[in-house]
Amino acid sequence: MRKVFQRLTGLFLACFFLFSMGHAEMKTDSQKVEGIIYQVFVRAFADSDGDGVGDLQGVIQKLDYIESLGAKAIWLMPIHPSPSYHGYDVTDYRDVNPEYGSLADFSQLLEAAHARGIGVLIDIPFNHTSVKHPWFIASQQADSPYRSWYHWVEEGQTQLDLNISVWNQKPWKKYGNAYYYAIFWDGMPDLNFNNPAVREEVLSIAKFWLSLGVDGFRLDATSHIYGEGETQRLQDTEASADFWVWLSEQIRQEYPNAYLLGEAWEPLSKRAELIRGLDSVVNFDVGDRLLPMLKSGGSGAAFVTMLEAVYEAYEASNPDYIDAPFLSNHDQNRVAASLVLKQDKMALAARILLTLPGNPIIYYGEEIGMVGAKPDEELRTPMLWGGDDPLETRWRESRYNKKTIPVTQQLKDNQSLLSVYLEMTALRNGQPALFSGGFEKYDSENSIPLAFWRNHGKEQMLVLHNPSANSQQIAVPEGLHPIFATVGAENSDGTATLPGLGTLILSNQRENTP
Ligand SMILES: [Ca+2]
Repeated sequence: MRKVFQRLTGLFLACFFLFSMGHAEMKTDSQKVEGIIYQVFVRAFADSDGDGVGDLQGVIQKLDYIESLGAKAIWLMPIHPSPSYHGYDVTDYRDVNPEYGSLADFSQLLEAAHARGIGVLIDIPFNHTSVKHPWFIASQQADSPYRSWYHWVEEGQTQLDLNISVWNQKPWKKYGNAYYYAIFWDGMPDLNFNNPAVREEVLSIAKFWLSLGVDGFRLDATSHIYGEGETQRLQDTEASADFWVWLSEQIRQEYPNAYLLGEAWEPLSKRAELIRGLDSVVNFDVGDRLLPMLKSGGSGAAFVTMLEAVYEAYEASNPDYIDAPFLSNHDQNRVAASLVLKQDKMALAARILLTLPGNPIIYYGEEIGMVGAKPDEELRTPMLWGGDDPLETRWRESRYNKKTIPVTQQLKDNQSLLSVYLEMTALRNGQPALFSGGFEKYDSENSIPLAFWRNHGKEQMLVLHNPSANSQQIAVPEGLHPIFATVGAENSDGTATLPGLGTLILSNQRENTP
């Protein structure tokens, strides 16, 4: 299988590693985001002015922490003005939510992050606006030029089925004698991308933020640009993918390294279609398959085979794709909840995530085992800094995190989950094979462990994880030496022994740092 990330930048990175004593490379403005992405919900993260609500200055003050986690980029969940707490319903795409700060604060954050070699991605929900966006308010008048910016149909004047049901709800919402289309919620009407004015405006907004210096976007709901129920055609995903191809081509004429990370909570076939016009599509399969396996057992080999199928499908669609694996995100129960707070399993989940190819995403708080289960607000509760840190937010009281150990205390404990994350992110960033090497399944008679190669140049690195509670043995080629081992994991006479939930990483190179 081809080296997943060998691109022109590979040579530059390799040279950099040679002279950097194994330290992670710094992202520069001329590079595309590559590496660990740290996902931040600004409202919950860090509060600089004591009003209890997280803000951009708070994020700036926590950049040292984010840098210590080895992040090469932060993904800020929506920062635009919005009537909701989450911000996915935007009322002004060219400004910052005043609760979070100003455009000047944002520029300061960009500068401070870039000085650390950390890129900044902002979350932009283009599929829909808020019902309170001035465009939508104007569009409520049938003769408004903004009418065609949304999907309005007059009662009795359409062949579309306005009673169509998607996800057990009706996306066509009645307003007066007309209906508008809103797939997610009646507060978030979908924009009409058949209208060239909408496309041009979206492009203009993207360029506005890129001109300020953002490194790319996390794009919400990429599969819904032409969604089911909206057009009631069969080729919706293809049409949505065509839109992203158009947008990325337009953006890249001016900003060739803008990184586009799409969200598509969809099966592989649809994600593979959408990645045509995007660098990455968040890989829901990783958490969806990994967490149940860690909870109740399963075949690591099957998991690795699944990953190969994902990479193959992506590559056929976009040879330059970058995978974006993650364990859980702001729309899902947190990892710690899924694994019922079993720290050894949470640690293994982290080690697996951080040895996979691509740009792994860490959702804030995951690294300290924050707990959260639906409703959504409980997945987005205040980051626990502890130690009377005045930056801790109070936007909501968490129902589940009464006993979660905060950052300050976990930093003092080398057995903490945070210590596992710090160790693994440093390992990943210091090892070219883990950072940007290829990926190939390692075939073994024992199908319980996850076993795969991460090869880079002359280095052949064999990564072994045991998702079961029982010790596993696996035959390995000769000439490999351990570069990382959890307690009790070892390689002896061509047989690797992995204690329950253990990890062993072997390499054909004795010295990984020149
Ligand atoms: Ca604040």
